[in-house]
Amino acid sequence: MPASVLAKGNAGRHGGGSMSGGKHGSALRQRIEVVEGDITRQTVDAIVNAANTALLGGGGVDGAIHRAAGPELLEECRMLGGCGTGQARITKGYRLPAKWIIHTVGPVWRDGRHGEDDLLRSCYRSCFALVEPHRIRTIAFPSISTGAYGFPMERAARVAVGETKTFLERNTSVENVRLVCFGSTAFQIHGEALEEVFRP
Ligand code: AR6
Repeated sequence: MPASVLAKGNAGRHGGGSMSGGKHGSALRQRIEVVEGDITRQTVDAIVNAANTALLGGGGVDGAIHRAAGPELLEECRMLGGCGTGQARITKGYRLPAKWIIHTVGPVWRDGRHGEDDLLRSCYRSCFALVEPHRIRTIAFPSISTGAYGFPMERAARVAVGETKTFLERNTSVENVRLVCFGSTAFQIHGEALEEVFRP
């Protein structure tokens, strides 16, 4: 795995990375980054929150984002009136380094036969749909649904990388999509998914 694509640390490193294959594919891959760190510390235009349908905060990454952004975030979220599974809503980032927070609601894992993959794909697509209208050029995602909602991480990581690749194939304005992994196991799993999706 090229070290420049898989970076450890809160900030992550940009660019670099080489891959065999076409020039276009190589450039595209350099816009996807897997880092290990805390999403609340990412200096990007937007971070994504793995929220619930109420959008009123919770545990896991949702709790961490609300704590770091401050109480104004909850005030804005109260006005949104919730969010359906697979959809996304955007708020300001308040005290975060990120200007925007995109809140999405991942599926609760049951057995994989209840539309979980499609709903997770829909989360990534709904988030990406908000990128262009808000002129977002750098965006960081947590591993949606893989904590309290129990989605198997290997499978979720393939969805995350696959949807990111599909989006970047048609978008030219986004410079960096950062998949932020909480811990070394998550980092390794996402690195492997990146290799697999881009394998020539
Ligand atoms: N930075 C990056 N990733 C994190 C962080 C962090 N600070 N903290 C946790 N993770 P979860 P879900 C990882 O449970 O499964 C909430 O209560 C974590 O290790 O946060 O979508 C909501 O309100 C895991 O891999 O979200 C909902 O009720 C991933 O983020 C529910 O949990 C997602 O774990 C949503 O469950």
